Amino acid sequence: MTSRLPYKYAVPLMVMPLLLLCVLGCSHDSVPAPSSAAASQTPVGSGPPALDAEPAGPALHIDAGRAMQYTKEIVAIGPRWVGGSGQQKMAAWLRGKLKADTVEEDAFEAETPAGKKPMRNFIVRFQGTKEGVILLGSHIDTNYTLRKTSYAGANDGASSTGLLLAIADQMRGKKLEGFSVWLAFFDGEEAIDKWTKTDSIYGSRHLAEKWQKDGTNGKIRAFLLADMIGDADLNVERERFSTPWLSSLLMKAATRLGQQSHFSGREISIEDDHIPFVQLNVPSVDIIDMDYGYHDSWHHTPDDTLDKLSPRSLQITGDVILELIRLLNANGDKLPASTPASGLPA
Ligand code: 1BN
Ligand code: ZN
Repeated sequence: MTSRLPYKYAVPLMVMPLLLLCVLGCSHDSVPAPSSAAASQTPVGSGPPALDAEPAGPALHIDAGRAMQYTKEIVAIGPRWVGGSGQQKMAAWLRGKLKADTVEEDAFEAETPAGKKPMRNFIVRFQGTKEGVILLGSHIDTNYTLRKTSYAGANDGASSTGLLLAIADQMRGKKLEGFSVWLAFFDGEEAIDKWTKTDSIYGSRHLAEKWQKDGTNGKIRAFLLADMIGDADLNVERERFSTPWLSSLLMKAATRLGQQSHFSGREISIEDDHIPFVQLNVPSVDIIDMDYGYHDSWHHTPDDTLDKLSPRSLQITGDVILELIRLLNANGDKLPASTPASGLPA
């Protein structure tokens, strides 16, 4: 019996051998695989180099029990809105956790719809062997508009801060083979009245501006911001203002650890502490889960409590961040030094 394939199947079948030949014999990368910094320069007219170098050795892990314990201690401090007593308690608690580290305090006063408010970012530096910095970030304040409630931001503020401290535990006292790792604990992420460009992300706007003036931004090879990552039902979205190559590398890190199902969420656009850095061409990614409770119903409500969190989510996010740092180090020579922002909020 003879049978004839429909045209739509026959044509792909005819070109398949050609494609196969190309896959086997052609260089299908947009640039040749570089083996040195000089070879890695992107030829005119081609896309960015493929970040396909694999890290050597086993993956690293955070201690999720400690991350959860830190998160609980932060929640126990209570509300941490700017200008309140919790803000100072939080600063004192953080100083205590970081007393063995190199810490810079970036205190300033910000003009807000409720008048001048004191704010204080904390920056912790772990020195690497290679020139350049990987910056990790989290915000330490809680929602100002909920200041008269019991709201203590278990997921929104505490979880990512607890996670960064658990990452610091992994860095402390070790020789970091690769880029330096800095941690930024931002104050004043939350709006005082209503989220607008001028009423939000006070701490990160202040630091990004300061680091633009003194040239520090030029050293930052990647900024990894974590926010709302303690949700027991973890689903990190692909955030559209983030730098595309860094979002892709985040997904690669998650996939390497078999955790891609927690990172393959929908695409969303969120203004967060990464925006001032994206605007200044610092490659940045917001690692955020904006689906907290049914239709995000626990977000910015007194229902944002510890019982909604899971150490497993902190483990997954922390391990993926550590894997992303390994990938950034492995591909260090090929990383775009700065990435022009596109599609930012108007
Ligand atoms: C994240 C956590 N954000 C605030 N707290 C950023 C945000 C901005 C989320 C606007 C939703 C809307
Ligand atoms: Zn918030």
